[in-house]
Amino acid sequence: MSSNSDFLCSLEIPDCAWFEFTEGGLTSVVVKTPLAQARVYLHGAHVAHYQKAGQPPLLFMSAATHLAPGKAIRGGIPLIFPWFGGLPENPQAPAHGFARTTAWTVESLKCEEEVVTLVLTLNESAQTLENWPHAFALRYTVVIGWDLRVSLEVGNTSSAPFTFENALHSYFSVSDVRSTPVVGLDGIEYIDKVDAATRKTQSAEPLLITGETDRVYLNTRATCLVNDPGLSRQISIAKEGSESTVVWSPWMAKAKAMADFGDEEWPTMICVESANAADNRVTLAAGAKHTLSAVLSERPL
Ligand code: TA6
Repeated sequence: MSSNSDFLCSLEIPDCAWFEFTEGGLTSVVVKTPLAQARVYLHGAHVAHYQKAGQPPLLFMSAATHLAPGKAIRGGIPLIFPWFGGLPENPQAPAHGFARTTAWTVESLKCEEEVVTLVLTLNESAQTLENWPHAFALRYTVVIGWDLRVSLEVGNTSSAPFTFENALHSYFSVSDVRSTPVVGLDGIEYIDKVDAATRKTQSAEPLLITGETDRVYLNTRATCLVNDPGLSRQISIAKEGSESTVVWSPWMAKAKAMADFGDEEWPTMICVESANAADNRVTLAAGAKHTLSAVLSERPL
């Protein structure tokens, strides 16, 4: 085992949290406690699975996802930084930035009163500087208990301000996206990415998905709820440090067009993402920090 693997193994907590190493694949932290189960890949600091005891999985993961270095994972909570969507100045740059396809470093792994806290870090490198010429320090904290709490701290370690976008691109598992309205966005302005980025305003009604949906809601700090009668549960996405909420359903055609997504998987997921995107991009002074966090939880409906 490499010294890194030795270090990781030294962090393991028997019967609570340990590391799985797959040859040529990815290293992940596996958590199993009386409260919940979870899996977090070091690749992209990617929370791939979270399941509260006695409940179905909270997060969706495509059966067709890639699980390989350098490849985005389709499901769970992709970490988006430092740009959302494409990079205007470089169309060849990876969609949604480099954080989700880069290996992160484990800083700590702890278990207190059956709640597991994992901290991962990422700093600039020759690869990141290619497309984004800034020094930064990311610190991602994942807390696995009766709910799932994630927090992304962005530190500007350069000598000048920089501007970034970020998102917790959460894929939620639902019974049928056609009957799981999203509550909390009424009256909010949004960019409709399936209608030439036209700016519109959400009606007073909950958002019910009736086709491909790709909306960036702006200037909203509201908690969103996904009501899922099929699974008799309400999912809550409570956020801090986020001014945008993105809602995405690929629907049929986009599902068929994605190689890492099953053609028939689209009804079983919805993305409700806590973000800072478009008008809400963040400009951070040299030496300053910004934190984007979310508490993802569920209760009976
Ligand atoms: O968050 C919605 C979105 O920006 C959509 O436009 C769609 O591209 C989705 O993200 C998935 O992006 P990805 O790069 O993971 O395929």
